[in-house]
Amino acid sequence: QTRKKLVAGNWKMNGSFDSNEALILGFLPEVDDLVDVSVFCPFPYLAQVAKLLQEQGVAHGAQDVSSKASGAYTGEVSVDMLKEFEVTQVLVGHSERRQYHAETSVAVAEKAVAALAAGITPIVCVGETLAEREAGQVEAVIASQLDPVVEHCAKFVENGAWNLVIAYEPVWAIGTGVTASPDQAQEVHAMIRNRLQAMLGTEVAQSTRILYGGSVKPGNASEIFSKVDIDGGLIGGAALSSDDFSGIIRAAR
Ligand code: G2H
Repeated sequence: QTRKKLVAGNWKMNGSFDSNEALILGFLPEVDDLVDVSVFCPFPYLAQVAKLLQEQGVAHGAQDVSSKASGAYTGEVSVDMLKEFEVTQVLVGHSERRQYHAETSVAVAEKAVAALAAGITPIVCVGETLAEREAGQVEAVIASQLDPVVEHCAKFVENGAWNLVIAYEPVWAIGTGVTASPDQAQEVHAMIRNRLQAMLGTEVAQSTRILYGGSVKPGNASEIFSKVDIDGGLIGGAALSSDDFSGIIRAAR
């Protein structure tokens, strides 16, 4: 099974009309059919980004979505609203959402369900903190984050609509400049794939892309992406520079 690499840029709460345009125009020449590329911008820029990326072979999406369809949920954005901006992918359960907005793994699973039901690919983020790693709890933490997603979303395997990406982002490596070593990352990616296999079977496990996220840079991307269970990256800081993002796309070829 060969899984096409995906390089996904998570802009977090950064950007402006001017800087978004310069960034996108800066990395577009690097995009080709060999690597999938997507960007996740703040909600107010979805229209601008959709327009800039029209027919450019780059997917775009939001950094969060509501699990609810509509109603009295002040501040929330639904999957149907995202679809009006040609969104095809959405981040769910990023550690910053879990940490600062108290998102539980069940809430994350419900968002993934809403996305899949709307035909949008959820990129489900999981990862342990440093304290959890030092306490030897990596597998237990990843399982507690992954299992509710798998359980809620298993029905999409049955109807052929499983189209989900997982991003492993060790919290201690996010924006800190500390990267998990390629072997450390591979170990967790293999564990995630084994768990998918046990719960959903070989075909799903082998076809599901698992991205690594956490201080990926042009200089460390090739080695990380060379690992057998690492299918690309979710890039934060380095996705804000078109040179760095271009270098990471090149490293994924
Ligand atoms: C992890 C990652 C992108 P950074 O959050 O989601 O950010 O590459 O800045 O560590």
